[in-house]
Amino acid sequence: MSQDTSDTEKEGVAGFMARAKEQAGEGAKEAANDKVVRPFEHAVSGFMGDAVSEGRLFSIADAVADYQENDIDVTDTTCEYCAVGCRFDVLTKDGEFLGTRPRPEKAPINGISTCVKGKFAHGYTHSDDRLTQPLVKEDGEFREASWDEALTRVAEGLGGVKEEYGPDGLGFVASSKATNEDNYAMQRFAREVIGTNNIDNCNRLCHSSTVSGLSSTFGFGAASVGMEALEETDCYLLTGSNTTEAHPVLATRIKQNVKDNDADLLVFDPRKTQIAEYADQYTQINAGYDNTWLNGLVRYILKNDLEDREFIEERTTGIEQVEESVEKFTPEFVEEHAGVPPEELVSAAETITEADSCVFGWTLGMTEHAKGTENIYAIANLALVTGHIGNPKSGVSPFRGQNNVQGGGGDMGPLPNNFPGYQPVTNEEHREKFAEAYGMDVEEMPDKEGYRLTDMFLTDDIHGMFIQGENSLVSEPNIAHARETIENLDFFAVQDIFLTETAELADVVLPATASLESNGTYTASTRHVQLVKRAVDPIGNAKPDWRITKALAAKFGYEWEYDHPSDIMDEINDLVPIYGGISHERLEALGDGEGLQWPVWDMDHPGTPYTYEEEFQTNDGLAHMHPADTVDPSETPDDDYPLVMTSGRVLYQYHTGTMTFRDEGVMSYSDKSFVEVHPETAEEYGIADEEVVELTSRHGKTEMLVQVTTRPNPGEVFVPMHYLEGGANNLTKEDPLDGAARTPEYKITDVQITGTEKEADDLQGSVPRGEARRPASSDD
Ligand SMILES: Nc1nc2c(c(=O)[nH]1)N[C@H]1C(S)=C(S)[C@@H](COP(=O)(O)OP(=O)(O)OC[C@H]3O[C@@H](n4cnc5c(=O)[nH]c(N)nc54)[C@H](O)[C@@H]3O)O[C@H]1N2
Ligand SMILES: Nc1nc2c(c(=O)[nH]1)N[C@H]1C(S)=C(S)[C@@H](COP(=O)(O)OP(=O)(O)OC[C@H]3O[C@@H](n4cnc5c(=O)[nH]c(N)nc54)[C@H](O)[C@@H]3O)O[C@H]1N2
Ligand code: SF4
Ligand SMILES: [Mo]
Repeated sequence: MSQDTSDTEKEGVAGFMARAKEQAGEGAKEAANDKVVRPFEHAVSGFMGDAVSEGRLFSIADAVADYQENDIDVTDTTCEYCAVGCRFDVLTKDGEFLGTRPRPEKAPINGISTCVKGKFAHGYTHSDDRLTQPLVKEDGEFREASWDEALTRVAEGLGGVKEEYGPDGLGFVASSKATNEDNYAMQRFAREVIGTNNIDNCNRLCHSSTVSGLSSTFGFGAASVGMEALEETDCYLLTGSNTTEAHPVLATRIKQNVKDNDADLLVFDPRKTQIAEYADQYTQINAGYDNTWLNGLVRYILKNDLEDREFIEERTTGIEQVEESVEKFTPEFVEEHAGVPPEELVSAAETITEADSCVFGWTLGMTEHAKGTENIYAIANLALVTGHIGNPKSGVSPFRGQNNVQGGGGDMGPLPNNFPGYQPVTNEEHREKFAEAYGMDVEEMPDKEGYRLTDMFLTDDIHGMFIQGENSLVSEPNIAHARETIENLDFFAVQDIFLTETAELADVVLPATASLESNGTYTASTRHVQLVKRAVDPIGNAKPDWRITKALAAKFGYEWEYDHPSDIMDEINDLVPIYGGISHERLEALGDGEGLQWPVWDMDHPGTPYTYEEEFQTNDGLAHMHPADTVDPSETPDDDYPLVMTSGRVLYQYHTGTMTFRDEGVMSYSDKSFVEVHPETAEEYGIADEEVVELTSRHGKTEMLVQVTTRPNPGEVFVPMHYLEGGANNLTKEDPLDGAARTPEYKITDVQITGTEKEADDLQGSVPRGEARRPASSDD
């Protein structure tokens, strides 16, 4: 990274790192020499936007490849961080992880690129404090236990709750970090072995508004286009997506198309994120008013006859209701509420309608709201009135989050309302199909929709929980509430690769294998189903998630006949039409750079790079537009809580940090939470850069460092979600949720900010990780 710490440089990610490094002093300078950190810095400055980033990454890749000339094992696998779905070779020597290198033939999405996480951030796999043995709690302390003892304890714990409260007294949380096969096994366990539909996953905290909005408009709750559109479209409307930090490889593609082909890039975001610097038009919106400016665009387009009338008439229903509902969203109304100047509304409408093709891309800025589904209706309506959907270069492209949230979080059915393949649990035919496959009577197959994840934390009906790979204590809204809910459970088990803050509350902890130790498949944001392969042996006694679930089912007397994840995929392709043509053998045999994107209806079907060419996946083949006219978010600022806090991510941390907090280099830059405050706001509140402040919301309070920057709107502040201490979820609320999707309103929390007498060193920070958290070993 450049050492330039000029003011402009200080506004971006690199700026934050430079400042954090200054703050961290000598320790950080030493860490900067660390071999992990140097390339990290290169890559980060690459993401700052110069077009050489890919070349630079490639030369780093070559360096890794040259590291050892002999006896290097090479295994191609899929990245375990985000849903872009990059593939690369993992290089190992004598079981030791050396590095990764993208190989275009095996990487249909990323070709030669990966980002800094795909390239370097796998060291956690061999971290000293990986869970290596099951743990059971006795007198409030963990001790190591054999698999048999731990699984018996889990079976007794779950069985006891089931006996007392019935199957619906239990809640299951599956992991979008784990494979499709792992997730399929978890939903089968909940339904067949326990008899409940109370199963869900982190998609509820993330893009479930996208899924509900898109599926009721178009049929599929997924992106309609893939990488080709992202590389070749004539126009992008990006909103609520910090693309360069959260989906770096996609951001590189978009920037390339803007630079090489002069594609138009429109960015609407309350924060001036780095992708905004590449935009032809960046509009700084007020957080929480997305359907307002989107409705305003639709209204302007309709009023000025800019719409694609033929498309609307031939392929959609609902235009009359939409026309009526957008009436109040005049340019003046949009400016007043969403903060969009009328001329910017007009220029965006003109750019989108004049373009031959357009991709509508978004992420959590649109979804994590109490009216997230309405926001999606509004952007879907915009795609429909402009006719920019159903062709190779135009469509909707939500950038999904976790590596396998598309597959493991949705397609595989760890969902309270759907069997695998989005087949509703309330449909008799589907219940019969799955009951028959699992050797059950149809009456035994639960027929009532289960609790959504967020509702599991709100209801008094859940008395026992099993969480596979989610650190809920940090990631659920309102940490104090999440803690209380978990502490009130009669039985609680966690299956993870680390003893997380959440796992520390469990009665039993089961050690799972990490991505590099696992076999199976992940499904990317673009619906590509891709192989995950074991590159290193599992650590200690850790087991693959599906194997643990199989062994737990056996404790209840259910013998599943799976010997390998490919057996599970064979069951999936039998029962899930959109995966009908997917098997491990077929994925292995794919040719040069070839991928398989669902729907893949049978073994001869080539897959579907873009959907809806002829018709939408609805009962009548038409897209169904829905009005979306709620204006205000669920809370609005007042004298006590005058500022709006949004929350989200930074490039060099991943979620609750279980994987990235173990990187000394990263932590020397950013072990503490911070709040981004606009200079005007800082002046108004009398707070200065690097001070410690207290943030208070209607739901909680916490302390953190100040970063004064022009990134946020004045009147709005940004806090990362990554930290337990000082993190955003000490302030967010668990209620209200989005009506249809039940997603929390993570992006809107009103806060008050006050100075404190504390110094940075008084803040606890989110370290240590490592030996300190590892329980004493025992001999059994
Ligand atoms: N480095 C890194 N990458 C990640 C992750 C990570 O933890 N770290 N997590 C992965 C996961 S699971 C996900 S879901 C994705 C998330 O990816 P993103 O959604 O891109 O990430 P966020 O930082 O949560 O939020 C994105 C943007 O929403 C904006 N925003 C806030 N409020 C509003 C609003 O009201 N309206 C609009 N339009 N925008 C708003 C913020 O300014 C921010 O720029 O990232 C994935 N990639
Ligand atoms: N305030 C605020 N809160 C948010 C968000 C926000 O924007 N703002 N974003 C939300 C979003 S989009 C998301 S996706 C969630 C993410 O929230 P979480 O899903 O809780 O976040 P992670 O830290 O990714 O947790 C994944 C867990 O899986 C474990 N793990 C990794 N690999 C495996 C595996 O193979 N098997 C098993 N069993 N475990 C594994 C990791 O150690 C980790 O404990 O956070 C949500 N919370
Ligand atoms: S963009 Fe996402 S999938 Fe690709 S290497 Fe980075 S973290 Fe992994
Ligand atoms: Mo997510």
